[in-house]
Amino acid sequence: MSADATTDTSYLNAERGLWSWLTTTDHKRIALLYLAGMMFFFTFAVLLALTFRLHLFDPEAGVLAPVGALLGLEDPGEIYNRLLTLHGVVMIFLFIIPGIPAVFGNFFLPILIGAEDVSFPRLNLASWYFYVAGGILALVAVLGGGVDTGWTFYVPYSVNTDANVVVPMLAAFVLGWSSILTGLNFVTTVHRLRAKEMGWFQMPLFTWSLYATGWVQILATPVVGITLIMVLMERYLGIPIFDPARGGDPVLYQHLFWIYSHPAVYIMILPAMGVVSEIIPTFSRKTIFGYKFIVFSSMAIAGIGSLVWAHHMFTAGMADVARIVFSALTFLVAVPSAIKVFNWLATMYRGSVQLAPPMLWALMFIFLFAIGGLTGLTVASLSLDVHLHDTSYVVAHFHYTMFGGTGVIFIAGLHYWWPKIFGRMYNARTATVAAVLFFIGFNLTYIPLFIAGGLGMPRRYAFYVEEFASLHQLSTVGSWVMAGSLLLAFGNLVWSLRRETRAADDPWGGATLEWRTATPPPVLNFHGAPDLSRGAYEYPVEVSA
Ligand code: HEM
Ligand SMILES: [Cu+2]
Repeated sequence: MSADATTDTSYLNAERGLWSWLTTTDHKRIALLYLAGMMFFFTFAVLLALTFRLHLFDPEAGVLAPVGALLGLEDPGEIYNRLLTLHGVVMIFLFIIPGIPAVFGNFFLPILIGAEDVSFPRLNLASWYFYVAGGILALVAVLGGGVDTGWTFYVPYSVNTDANVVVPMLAAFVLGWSSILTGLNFVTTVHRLRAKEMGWFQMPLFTWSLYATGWVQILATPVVGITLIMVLMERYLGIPIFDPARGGDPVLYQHLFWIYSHPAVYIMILPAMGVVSEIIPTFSRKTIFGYKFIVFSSMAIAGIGSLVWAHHMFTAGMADVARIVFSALTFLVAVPSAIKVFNWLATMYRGSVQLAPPMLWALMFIFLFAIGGLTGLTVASLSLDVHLHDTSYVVAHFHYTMFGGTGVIFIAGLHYWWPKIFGRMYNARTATVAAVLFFIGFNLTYIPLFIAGGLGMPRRYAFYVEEFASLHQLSTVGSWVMAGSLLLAFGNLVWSLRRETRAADDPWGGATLEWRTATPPPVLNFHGAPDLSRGAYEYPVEVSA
């Protein structure tokens, strides 16, 4: 199809100039706008983490004084709190929640269902502007000295602190709009723009996962938006809602916050699971095992996952019955997640598995996410959580699920789809080295935090007792290895853009629709009607040279 690729117009060269990008309504270009924004914020947040991780190298001396001078602060503990909060806010609200849907969902959802664009292209562009506005607000918060509440903005502290909480809260609020509009767009697109020949159960699994996620985005996100507005009303208009000193209820805040923020972890993980369900069959040369089980488990995770929020509040003061019910419900979510893992393993079984870079990252996901999930069961156990709550064990647990889960799959997706998006192939050996280094660095960073947490190292402490020093030092060294591996992985991708030779239309032998169009895709996604003669998971497919 693209034999004469150099003369083809693709979405990349159809129009030129910055203005054409900033006003584009092409879902593929919008995806790249998101990608650019996300890489910027991710890098920023990694640098923050490296800084306070370096500070934790030493139990008491620390390295934060020069940073404090920049922000006009003297107390290193205070600086630590602000860097930590900003790291959390940026990673959660600007990288890991929007990440996969906004970049890969935007780019591939329409292509995967044979559509020309999403249902509301201009709304799609508006979502990106909301994203940028939220990001700028988050940066303004730094210039204003930062916030010290932690990314959860818990009351009554967030009502009373001197730090400027309004800016980061507005940032989260605006980002919420971006998320809701994206979800709305995806759900509508799946319903209305699917190719006529494609029934619900012929859709690729990544599409299903975005569909399930879309509903969670639409239904849960408004709750956190309203909650943040309530905090601001209390803070600036003096309306007593949460502050117990004035008759408010701080536990109410926690309920409202987690009614969104727990489902938000499914906004993060479901799309990642969808990407895994694409990568594994491609590199096993086998159709996916248990397609419908994977579909229904996505819907089940979205449903049950919305009912378990109060497991974040086992020590916050709740009736025992409520605690037992929420603990039990939480265990239930493990079932559909385990079904997926079983299906992935069954897909690989007796397939001809190729350890190409995207597959390596996907396998790494299964391993790291399994650790995240299993340690999740430990903190879901009421009695254990009372011991582990607010220790660094929890920090390790959620880095295994979010970073080892969604973050790793974001990188896997980049390696899987990069040739299709940019039309260039990166160096596979460098990519493999980066993946292996990442695996070492990741475990070195977070395993010590599990151990320290089990021994009683509290979460969010800038200084600690001598006994924990060696564990923290291991962790800090791990963070350097990991940062180095990320630099190598992203550098390798960016470097490939300088290569002359184009990537093939279907370099991996993938069977879904994006591999049956030109590389990079034309403006309307396909030349003529999409080729729907083959099912999404009918393998093997010949690799095009
Ligand atoms: C997808 C990537 C990441 C996400 C979503 C993420 C998220 C978070 C969040 C929400 C917090 C706040 C913890 C709290 O409130 O107690 C946090 C803390 C922390 N993060 Fe990350 N992070 C990511 C990547 C990283 C990286 C790359 C590093 C190391 C280089 C890192 C190291 C840390 C450390 C050391 C803490 C502080 C723990 C404490 O002092 O209690 N994180 N992260
Ligand atoms: Cu939760």
